[in-house]
Amino acid sequence: MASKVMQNELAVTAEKSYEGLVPQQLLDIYRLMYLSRRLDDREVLLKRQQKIYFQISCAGHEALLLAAAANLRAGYDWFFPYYRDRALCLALGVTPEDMLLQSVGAAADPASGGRQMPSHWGSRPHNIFTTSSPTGTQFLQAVGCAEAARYFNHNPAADAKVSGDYREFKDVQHHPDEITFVSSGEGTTSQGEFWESLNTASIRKLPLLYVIEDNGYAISVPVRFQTPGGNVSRLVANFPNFHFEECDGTDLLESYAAMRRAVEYIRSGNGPALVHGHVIRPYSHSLSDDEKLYRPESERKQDAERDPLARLNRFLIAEGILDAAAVQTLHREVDAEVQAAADAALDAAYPETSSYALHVYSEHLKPTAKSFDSPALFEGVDRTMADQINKCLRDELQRDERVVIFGEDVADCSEIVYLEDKKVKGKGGVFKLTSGLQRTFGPERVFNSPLAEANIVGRAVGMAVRGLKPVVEIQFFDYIWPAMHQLRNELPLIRWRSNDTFSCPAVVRVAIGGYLTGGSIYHSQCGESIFTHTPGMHVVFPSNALDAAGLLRTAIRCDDPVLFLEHKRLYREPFGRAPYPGPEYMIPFGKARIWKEGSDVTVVTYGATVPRTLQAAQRLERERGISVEVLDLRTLNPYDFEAIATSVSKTSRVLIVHEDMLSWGYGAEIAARIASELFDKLDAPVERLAAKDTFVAYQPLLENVILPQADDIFAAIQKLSEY
Ligand SMILES: Cc1ncc(C[n+]2csc(CCOP(=O)(O)OP(=O)(O)O)c2C)c(N)n1
Repeated sequence: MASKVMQNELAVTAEKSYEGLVPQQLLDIYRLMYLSRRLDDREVLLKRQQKIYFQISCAGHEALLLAAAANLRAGYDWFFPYYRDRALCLALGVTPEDMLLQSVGAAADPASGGRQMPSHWGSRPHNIFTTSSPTGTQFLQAVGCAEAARYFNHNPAADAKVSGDYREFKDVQHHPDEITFVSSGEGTTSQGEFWESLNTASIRKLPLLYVIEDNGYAISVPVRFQTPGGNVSRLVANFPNFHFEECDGTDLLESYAAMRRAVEYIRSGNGPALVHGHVIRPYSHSLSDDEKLYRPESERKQDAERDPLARLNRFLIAEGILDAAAVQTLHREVDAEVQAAADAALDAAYPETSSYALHVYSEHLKPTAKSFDSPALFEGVDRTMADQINKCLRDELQRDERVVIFGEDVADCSEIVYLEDKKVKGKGGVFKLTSGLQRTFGPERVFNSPLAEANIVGRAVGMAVRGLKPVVEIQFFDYIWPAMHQLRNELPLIRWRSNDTFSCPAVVRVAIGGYLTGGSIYHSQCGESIFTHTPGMHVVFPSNALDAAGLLRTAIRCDDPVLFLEHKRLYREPFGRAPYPGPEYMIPFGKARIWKEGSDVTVVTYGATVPRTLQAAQRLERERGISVEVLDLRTLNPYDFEAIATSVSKTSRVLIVHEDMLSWGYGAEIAARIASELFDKLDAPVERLAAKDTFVAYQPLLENVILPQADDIFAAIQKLSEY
């Protein structure tokens, strides 16, 4: 797809040119620059008229962005912009009407269907990824995007559409010399994810173009209070494999030349580049901010003298490319275009109010569907949960070339020659769950990440968006928190916030839980309810080897993000071992398993409290004649309320047991729903048993009392049965 600025290789070279730009290109750029500014002005007006609800401008950044656009290819390269990048998006082909449709929150807003604020770009045809508001989350996603393109270029057969799994819904396109563009303001370079992304871009020599738009302020904080020494270029200068440029981003030609050198470096396969452009911010941070509160008039005047629009206007007139009459005509044409776009946007229909519920998850491929219910064809001897997960990963890597596995220590050995020369056996995960996978499938498909959890999840987002199936590992649930931004604000939201334009079906495997005798605070945590409280992501928590294999396969083949929680204590437990159920065995999500039928009390549980509940239930039956029905939810989002309702209707008594803390825990929601919907079936209050509201201690005596044990479950069921 052609960008709105003619590419310089198409230009007629005989003409006088400026850094390689011919007059027509300069005119195209001036038009886009003026259009971008006038759209901002129109939004400011519409906001003052209360016809839109937010405004944030591109003003002052236009020259740098149009210089980038003139060197990049729309619909070919990929773009992870931020909210100031209106001029870039216009140059790539997003229309003024598209932009204003978002401003009014129209149903026809192509970026988000009225779900996101203005300037939250997103366009599938132009390869502009759905933009979010958190500063800096785009960097690692852009890294993953660049990695995915490289992967598909190395493995072209992997891009084939295959029906029956998530691949049916991904149109994968990739180009050998494509570039991934990512941008932010200078304040955002304080975010850790920026540095995590530089790390991987540098190590992997990725084809990434960073554009740092330095307008000197992050809302009210000047750059010298934000960045040591006041200049990010000096801080990043020692990253290997990078090409660096620093330029006056209000000077179109200087910016264009800097971008051209950067893009040449990247397209030639040398690695990433970072262009740091000094720009201005004449319209305050947003319309909710008044910079007069923290910037004196003198400073603002100095900035105004560097306004890129006025500078280019003066330059074009001085060079005789435009005269006063031509400027007037051009302005009149653009103003009419903006007026027409505003009229159309103001006339556009709003979204149906019921539409809020759409696109939280895939509507095309539901992991609850019958197609994910396939029978076990058992082979061999009983295997542990750890074994089954390893075997399932191996079979899925074999079946689907798009599956890639990475995380901390998941590879057999980063130094491949040690493996090849048989000098080492290889590690394959701290729990050995990925053992032997790199050896079989190679380092492009199974590899170690840096020790940085946001790096793992952020890259997985970028890869999954491009059509890969990243199955990543977080080594301990206790250390999932650095990835929280990606897990809460990005991964599960991609489909919803882009109104089903993009999707991100990555699988995040996490070793979770206690009962370890000495696991202590930082190797025993649960916390699943934090993630079940986030729409857009399925949460799975198997209690046994067979379920782990069947549910993991469903997770990998479905088209939604999945958090797959693996209990460390269950990895090698004698409980629940089973022969391998074969390479096609799948269990649909949202189907509870009844481990034991009973008539007096229902226990709803999952994970490591399943074997403990079964132990208690068997003893109660033996010693007290109490008949307990044990329900294992298997998946926590979605969960099988129907199975709960059927069981509670039979027993009239229900206890919910989980390993995580009691208060605001997973059981609270289930209890509330039972109380609300099954009130007339109950003969006793809904009860819960869970960990104490504290952390898990190291001393085993303390751990025992903190976590729910079989004896506690025994006592709780007995008490409930006597109510
Ligand atoms: C993670 C996060 N923290 C805080 C904010 C609120 N916020 C929005 S923009 C912004 C300043 C960004 O400054 P900079 O990166 O310099 O970009 P600029 O707006 O100046 O172009 C802040 C603090 C946010 N959106 N995300």
